[in-house]
Amino acid sequence: MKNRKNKWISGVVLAGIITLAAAGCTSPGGQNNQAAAPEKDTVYIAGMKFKPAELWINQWDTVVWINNDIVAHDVTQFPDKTWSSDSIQPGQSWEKAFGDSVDYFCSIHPTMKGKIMIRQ
Ligand SMILES: [Cu+2]
Repeated sequence: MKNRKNKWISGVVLAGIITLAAAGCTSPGGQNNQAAAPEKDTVYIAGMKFKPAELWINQWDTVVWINNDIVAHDVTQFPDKTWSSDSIQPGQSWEKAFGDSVDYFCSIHPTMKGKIMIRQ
């Protein structure tokens, strides 16, 4: 009786392994090596802070800033201001895609700082 039960269990385990192996083989060739399709990543602005202040993204992902604060803010490249959003009103959002890591700040409230970093 005990033997029979063990045999049944090993049969189930074996079937599971075969299923997993088959599933692994059905993924289309080559696709695992390609970069992930661009995604949207969100930074919330609240309480005079960018949250998260440091965000890791895949290259060319779009970052969306959503202003959940009660005052307007902006998103400006730091320190040279090479690009800037217009002022983002409460409840509004702004987005930009990034190919390189960048530091930014809010030019209205220069103590508000953030970073976008590209995953390698
Ligand atoms: Cu601000």
